[in-house]
Amino acid sequence: MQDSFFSTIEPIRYGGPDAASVLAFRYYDKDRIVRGKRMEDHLRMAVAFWHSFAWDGTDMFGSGTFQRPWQGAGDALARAKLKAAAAFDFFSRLGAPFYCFHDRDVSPEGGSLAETNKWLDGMADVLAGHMQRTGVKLLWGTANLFSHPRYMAGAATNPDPEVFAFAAAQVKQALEVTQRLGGENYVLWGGREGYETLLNTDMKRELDQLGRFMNLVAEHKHKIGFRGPLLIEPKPREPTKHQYDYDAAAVDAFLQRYGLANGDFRLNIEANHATLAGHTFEHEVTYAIAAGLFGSIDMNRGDTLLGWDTDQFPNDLGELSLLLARILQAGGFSTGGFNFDAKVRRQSFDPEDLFHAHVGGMDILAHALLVADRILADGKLPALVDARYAGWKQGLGREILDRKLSLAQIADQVTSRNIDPKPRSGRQEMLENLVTRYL
Ligand code: XLS
Ligand code: NI
Ligand code: NI
Repeated sequence: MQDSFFSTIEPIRYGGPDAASVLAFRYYDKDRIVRGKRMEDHLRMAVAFWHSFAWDGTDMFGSGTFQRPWQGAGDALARAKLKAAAAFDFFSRLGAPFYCFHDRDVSPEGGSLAETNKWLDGMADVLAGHMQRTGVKLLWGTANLFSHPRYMAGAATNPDPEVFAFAAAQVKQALEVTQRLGGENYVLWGGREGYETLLNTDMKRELDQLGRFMNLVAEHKHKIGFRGPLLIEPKPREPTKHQYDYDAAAVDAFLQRYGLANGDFRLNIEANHATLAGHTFEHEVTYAIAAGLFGSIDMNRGDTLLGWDTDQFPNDLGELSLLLARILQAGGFSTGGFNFDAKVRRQSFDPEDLFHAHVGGMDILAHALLVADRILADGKLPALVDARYAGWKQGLGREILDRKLSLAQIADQVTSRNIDPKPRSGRQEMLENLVTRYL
């Protein structure tokens, strides 16, 4: 019965750029070698359990619109099992190598934490069975510390230490389940770790609490020998007015302040969160790489006219090609990947729409990978950037960076050598023209 949810959809295949079917990959050819590596291994794409299998299309103004047959009858655990079967049927028909989940997406909340944990343990066995049968792997797991009313004033940053304790217990269990399922990373997104008004908020105390929480999670990671990194996912706001993990730079500073900048933590950058923070997606990824914190990506996009996290599937080839070029230049993903933290629109209510969304998302990333390969193979763009900074590689520039000169000695050189720098064009328009030639 569960296999029938998607029985009208044949497994998605690569059909080439001129494929007739609307449900075929035009660019994603998983075994194709690009720069010495299979496409599948470059992109490491994952389906997000929550948007595609747990959410029913409810928004602030209206109730659920989606046809999600697996959310039908039976008790909560029976429904969780049906949902898992449907999800894995979808993953394998789509050909996605990974998935991601929150504890509460895959297993319901029980009457006590002990019961909740027992159910999650049981559901982890169910997931393990599906993973073994289909070969689909876990990119990351996480705990939902934002939906239940107990977390309305935050989890780690809650004024009540008992809520902190409850969140700690939940993360302990979610991290252990992620490890058991071979998850390659563990994500921490602090949806309610922020404030709604400063009138009732002790910011210093809340930041210290969050620092303590992250230290505890890192200790437990070492204690159980979880090998993957912990990924903090920055977001500036929504649902809170202000979120402490505002953007990549804020998290970088937080990690340093609380003694966490030791390799345990990296970043999970989300496209729509970057734009909410007033940055471009490319900016956030570039910062993460520069800070040595690049971990994984939540792939989606916002809408220029709607000011919230609309989580739409990606479709901008130009933006993604430059992004892929940056990621390739930095050596690519290690444990991370592209997780489609994206949802179909409320009007895209039937299960087939889930395929259109993911096929398009996977294909645009594959297409962008090919363009990125052309950008790097041609080499003009990186060469121009390199040439722009050439002065820092020898002579004066080198000596400044190598700490050979004091401020006074630098000033002396300017007068004694009669230094008089001449402006050089930034060539922005030329570079923009160059980029369009690769598309
Ligand atoms: C919400 C976040 C969330 C995290 C996982 O905006 O993107 O989905 O990725 O908790
Ligand atoms: Ni996300
Ligand atoms: Ni988001």
